[in-house]
Amino acid sequence: MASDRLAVSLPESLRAEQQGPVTVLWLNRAHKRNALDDEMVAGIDAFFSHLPDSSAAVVICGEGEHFSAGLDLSELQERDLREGIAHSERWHRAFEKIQYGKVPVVAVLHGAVVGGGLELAAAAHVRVAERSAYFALPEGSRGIFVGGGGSVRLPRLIGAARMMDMMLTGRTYSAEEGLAMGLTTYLVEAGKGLAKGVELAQRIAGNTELTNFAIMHALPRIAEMAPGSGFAMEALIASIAQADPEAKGRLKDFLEKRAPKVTRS
Ligand code: 1HE
Repeated sequence: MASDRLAVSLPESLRAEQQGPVTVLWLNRAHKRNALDDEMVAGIDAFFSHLPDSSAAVVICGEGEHFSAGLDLSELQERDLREGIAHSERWHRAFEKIQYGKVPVVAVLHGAVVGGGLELAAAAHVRVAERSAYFALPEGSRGIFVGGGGSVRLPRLIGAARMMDMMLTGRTYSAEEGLAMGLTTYLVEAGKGLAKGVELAQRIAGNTELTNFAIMHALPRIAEMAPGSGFAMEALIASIAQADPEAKGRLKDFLEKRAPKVTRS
């Protein structure tokens, strides 16, 4: 049944808010610097599994001074080997629902974006950083390893060499450096991140559903394919997208001078 409301209740450490077609998900545990505990990770999984039908894009952001301090380290002491694997797999499942979910996700980053917080950001499709943002992977110095998909996603964003450096030496990158290396694609002044994130999400929400699906689900997979398979897959997806009546209408609008031109942003 179609629903325009979030069909699950979230833990207090998460808060969702609808802004037109955009759903904003807040990490709402500022007193612990939005450290991600089991309940939050389960909540993220549930949120992305039960998005309202009215939601066409999501913005994820953090309350307080920091986006996220990563894994809640207080939970780590209790786990044995098997529980450790299951824990990591729960993060994988939750973040997979972000990356390969129903709608595109914009992450708005500020303050500490570290460890699992950076892994969470890496699962989003667009990243906006405020100038206060900084990026680190303190796992190396804590005697642990990334477990939220970081070793899969981050090398694809910044290269394995940079990730190794971050983990081995504790190197921290600034918001400006994050932009330069492609970790984020927008840099805004303090306090402007959410507005920028929502603006981008609204633009994304204005695309056809099929195009957004192709960009989220086909593009990253084509990018991983051998070129021959990639070209074939691209031709198929392009043809499917063009056949969408919504796409045909949009092309007609352009040809009949009703659609906006491409302008410098
Ligand atoms: C936490 C956590 C946490 C803060 N787990 N409780 N992540 C890290 O190694 C980063 C650890 N955190 C920090 O370095 C700092 O907290 C921050 C730079 C993020 C923020 O500093 P600050 O001065 O604003 O806050 P604070 O005073 O350090 O922390 C406030 C409270 O949050 C304090 O608790 P309180 O009860 O004493 O008030 C902290 O203990 C608590 N807190 N960060 C638990 N991470 C899937 S694998 C992923 C692996 C990882 O993510 S490893 C990286 C872990």
